[in-house]
Amino acid sequence: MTHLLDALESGRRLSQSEGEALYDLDLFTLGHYANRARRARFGNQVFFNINRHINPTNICADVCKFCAFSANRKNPNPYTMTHEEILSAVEGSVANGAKEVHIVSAHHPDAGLAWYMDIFKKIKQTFPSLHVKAMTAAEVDYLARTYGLSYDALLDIMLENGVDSMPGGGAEVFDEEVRARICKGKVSSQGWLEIHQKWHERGRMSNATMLFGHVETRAHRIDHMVRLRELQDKTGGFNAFIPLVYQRGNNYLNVTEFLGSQEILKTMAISRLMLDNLPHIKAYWVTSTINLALVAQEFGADDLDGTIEKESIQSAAGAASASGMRLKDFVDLIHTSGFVPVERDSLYNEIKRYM
Ligand code: V47
Repeated sequence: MTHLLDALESGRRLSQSEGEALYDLDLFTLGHYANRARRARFGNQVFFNINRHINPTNICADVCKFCAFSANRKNPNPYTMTHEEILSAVEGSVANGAKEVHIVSAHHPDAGLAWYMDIFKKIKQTFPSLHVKAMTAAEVDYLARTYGLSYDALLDIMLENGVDSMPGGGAEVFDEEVRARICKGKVSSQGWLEIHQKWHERGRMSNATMLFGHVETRAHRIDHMVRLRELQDKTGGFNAFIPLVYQRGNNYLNVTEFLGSQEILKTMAISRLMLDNLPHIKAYWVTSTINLALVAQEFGADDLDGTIEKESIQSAAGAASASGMRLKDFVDLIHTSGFVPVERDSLYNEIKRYM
């Protein structure tokens, strides 16, 4: 233990076994070091953005057991939005100040590649300065396989159609055995990492998620972080790491033991300490609840995601996020938690500081 504390004190890079041992530290010791690293980079700022989430379809060919959103699983309301409906939603959000649209779809077997890509093209034609964050690596893999395209070809098509950055979804847990249990048949961990590497090599940024609190072990979480850290050493293309807390409702993953807040905070703190080369740790308020996401700002996180307006994936599984958060509530809560709210753009440039 003294050896581990010395390592933390020195700030040197931590190994897989040291990462696992971090969980044995008490929450406040861990929080102290994570908070120190967070404040060294970002001081008292908490980042957020004004964004809009759009999930254009829930019709899905894939089989993720944790998913309550897919209409092929437990969601009784299948839908596919028309491009006109999507544009009208975007128009409303832009009028409300949104600078980013985050578009994540299910893996629709019949919608066609053009249906996916035209969404981005039409949004960009109508709102050229709006940042389009779209297409998880799982969607890229699915469409590449379905239409017989290489990852390179598909990523180039995304660029041509106006995708600016990629969200971090589809990563789940990289361990192959866990993946086989929770999302067999979806993009492999190697495929996920390859797609992000290729995207970064095109000079574009992306995020990385980790879905935790289901059947994985602590060692699997650390392994996930180490694999991301290795890729980040090569490319530097990840903006944010987002530990997504598994939501238990309406799905086929029969998990009976759920995480407590201590374990969630420890995982946030450990993310900051393990991912020494990844700038932002996002406590995504949708899956951790807004109050715990604010506490997580003392435990290594520096970002909350955004106002979102409408959220369909995690709310289908029980999260209280269906209609997003009001900007004023967001800013007030950050203030009363003792931090300075900083509205950022999708690449973390400062837009406005709310004093
Ligand atoms: O990968 C599905 C997750 C992700 C559940 O990049 C669930 O800024 C919890 O990509 N409980 C998609 N999570 C969402 C995503 C995302 C979200 C927020 C920010 C960013 C970003 C990206 O949703 C999937 C999956 O891991 N998910 N079901 C569930 N029951």
